[in-house]
Amino acid sequence: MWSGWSDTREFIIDTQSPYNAIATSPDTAGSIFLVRWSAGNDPDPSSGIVAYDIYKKDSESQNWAIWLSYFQEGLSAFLTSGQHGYTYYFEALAIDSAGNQETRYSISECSTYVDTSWGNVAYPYLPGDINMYNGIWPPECIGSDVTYLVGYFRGVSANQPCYLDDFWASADANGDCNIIGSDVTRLVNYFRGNVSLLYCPDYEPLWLTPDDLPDDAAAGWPNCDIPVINSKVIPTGLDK
Ligand SMILES: [Ca+2]
Ligand SMILES: [Ca+2]
Ligand SMILES: [Ca+2]
Ligand SMILES: [Ca+2]
Repeated sequence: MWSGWSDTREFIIDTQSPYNAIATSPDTAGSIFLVRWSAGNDPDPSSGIVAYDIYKKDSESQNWAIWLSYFQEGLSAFLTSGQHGYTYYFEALAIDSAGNQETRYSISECSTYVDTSWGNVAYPYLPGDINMYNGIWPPECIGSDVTYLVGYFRGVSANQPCYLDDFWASADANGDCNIIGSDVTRLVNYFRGNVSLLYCPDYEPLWLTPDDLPDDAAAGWPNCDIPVINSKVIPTGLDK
């Protein structure tokens, strides 16, 4: 009796390397920015791409070094240590479950120039904290933020959002610079522990986690249109 393909496939040995995982990042950013990469391809017979090595170099050292090793948590990560005047280069390498790694060329697939001077600003908001400051400090990203976000799509005012040039940055749970229904999905998954919250690179948050919050609310909060230069200049009322 012929047993079908599934038994046979278990004995296929994957000797071919994956290819075409390609990194992308903003041309210019502040000290924190998001690096993304594409999933890549693994030719048949494929054992499946399971992880990525991301290499990085900066304009100072010009030496490639591993930044993320065997990274399995998605197709993006924040670089949080950007220094002014440096350009950061990235190369993404896919790894299949047989251990084959994409060929490393040591050629940058993208680069980001870090400019922390005036004009490259961070804004006081917490990603995912949809209702933002509502009289209680510190604000939190908790389950009720889903309610606020759903309410927003129903046309109900969601308390006091962080409002930047008509863009509601705190509600952009997946960091694609749009506020659409899928942000609700992303936020729900966040509370289930499945994903992390992202942010629009154009509106870099000053606070990424509740631990980063200052002790007291700003006098002008929640008027988030106060630009903050890379955490160095703090709005009145926050300098404690
Ligand atoms: Ca393979
Ligand atoms: Ca690559
Ligand atoms: Ca909240
Ligand atoms: Ca979004």
